[in-house]
Amino acid sequence: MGLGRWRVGRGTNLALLVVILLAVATGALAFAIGGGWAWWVVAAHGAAGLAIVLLAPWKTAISARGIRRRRSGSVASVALAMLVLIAVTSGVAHAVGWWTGTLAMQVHVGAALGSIPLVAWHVVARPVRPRKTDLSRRSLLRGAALAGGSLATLGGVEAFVRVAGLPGAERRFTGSYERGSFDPDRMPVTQWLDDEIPRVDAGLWRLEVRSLAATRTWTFDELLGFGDEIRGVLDCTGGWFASQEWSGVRVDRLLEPDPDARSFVAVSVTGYARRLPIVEASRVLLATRVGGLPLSAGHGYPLRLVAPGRRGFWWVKWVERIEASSTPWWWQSPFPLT
Ligand SMILES: Nc1nc2c(c(=O)[nH]1)N[C@H]1C(S)=C(S)[C@@H](COP(=O)(O)O)O[C@H]1N2
Ligand SMILES: [Mo]
Repeated sequence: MGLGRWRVGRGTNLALLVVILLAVATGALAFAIGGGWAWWVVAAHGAAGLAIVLLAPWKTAISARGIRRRRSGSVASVALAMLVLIAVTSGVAHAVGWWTGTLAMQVHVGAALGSIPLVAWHVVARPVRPRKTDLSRRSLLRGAALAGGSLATLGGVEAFVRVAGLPGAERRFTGSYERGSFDPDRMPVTQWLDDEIPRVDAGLWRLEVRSLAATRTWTFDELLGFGDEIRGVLDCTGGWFASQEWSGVRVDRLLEPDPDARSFVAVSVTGYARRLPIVEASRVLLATRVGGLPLSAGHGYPLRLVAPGRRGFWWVKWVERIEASSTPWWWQSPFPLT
């Protein structure tokens, strides 16, 4: 009897570790990519989160035994359980639409990030050594049952959201909710972390464009002379999106072509910066206007990047420099650090 229980315990713990790592990885990936594969990644993220819920009853039984034995580290274990609980409930609440808004996503991501060091500690302090039987037919079947059960639960939740007419039915494939489309004043003003809205005097401001061979500067009035237009969806990882008519100048009109250029970086007056592949210079806009009017200070006045298909954190605001370089675009932190 003891042996049977022990095996179930091993299986549950290993499965839980796998699905937690999967949830974190798919969550990060969903933030990193904006289009294309994002739908699949977001679905996998939902299934991984629900797998945690499905494993919870077994894990609760295991934990109850552990708590009775009063081992050291119980406080950290309870903290880990709380963080996972917060991450999962806030994730589900956001997905169905009971709790939307940037704070919900901050709590969700904050709890998930906070759990990572505790997961690492837990793996070290309560090691489960891999055994041959972990790859037995029985455990593979159990893993397949968990995967199938999670996808079925995901389908069930999505069906419930639609039948019950919950706000979650309206969300985009990234999981974001519509806020202020074609009405920039209603669109939220968001910063990635700790940037503050600068007051820029467009008369003194200049855009510096550094091509590989030459540098030139542009005044605001000169840039207003361009009329490139893009309808683009700004999709913030804070969980909202908005479609707007942006106008300004495509980056490839300002950068001198050079076969050695592999990327360009857009730098804000605040120091915030993102590097994009040079091939996107023809798709990315430096916008001076949204909805036909100049940008507000919060939305990036006088000039901001518009990068359709990329999540909001790529849409650098208050741009003062564009610089081509031979550095590959991925040579940067995957997410901004400021
Ligand atoms: N300079 C700078 N640009 C930035 C950010 C920032 O913190 N600093 N945040 C980004 C993020 S996370 C988003 S979602 C969009 C939000 O644009 P909005 O405030 O115009 O809605 O700006 C992006 N551009
Ligand atoms: Mo964002």
